[in-house]
Amino acid sequence: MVDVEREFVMVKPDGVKRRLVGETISRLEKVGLRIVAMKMLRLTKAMAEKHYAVHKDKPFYEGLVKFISSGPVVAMVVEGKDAVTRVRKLVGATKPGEAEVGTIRGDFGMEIGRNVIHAGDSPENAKIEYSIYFKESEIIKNVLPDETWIYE
Ligand code: IDP
Ligand code: MG
Repeated sequence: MVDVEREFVMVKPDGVKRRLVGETISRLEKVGLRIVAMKMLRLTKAMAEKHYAVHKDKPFYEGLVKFISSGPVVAMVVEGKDAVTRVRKLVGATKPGEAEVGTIRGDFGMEIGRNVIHAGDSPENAKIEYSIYFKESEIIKNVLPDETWIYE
């Protein structure tokens, strides 16, 4: 089987509110990434603090935690070859004004704090992040080489 990588993606509350869930999923799927876990949920403060733990010393941390837990989000694990690099390219730069047109943030982001989507920045961090939301048993496995699914 080819070397697959897992990436963690979250449609943030602004993306859900603006009905951009389908658009986001569609863009991920169209490049051949597979969704292997997905749920809609509202983050507790504790989850939000864990999610953004790497930013805890930043001045915008409190606002970040408050916003990400302000409404429902859609959390996903996506899988594929070079998934982290591919997703980050589709997502675009952090500041929507600097994100290329054609990227999710370049097309839909309104400002840095309302940039529609979160994605892990490395396979290691993606795992730390998706582990907040998914048990290993909730992630679909056993994709055959021809990509036929086996649901157990
Ligand atoms: P990323 O989402 O592109 O990986 P990070 O630097 O990890 O960007 O920052 C996490 C999130 O924090 C960003 O998506 C953005 O919403 C927010 N953020 C980053 N820098 C700032 C800032 O300077 N002011 C306000 N919010 C920020
Ligand atoms: Mg980041």
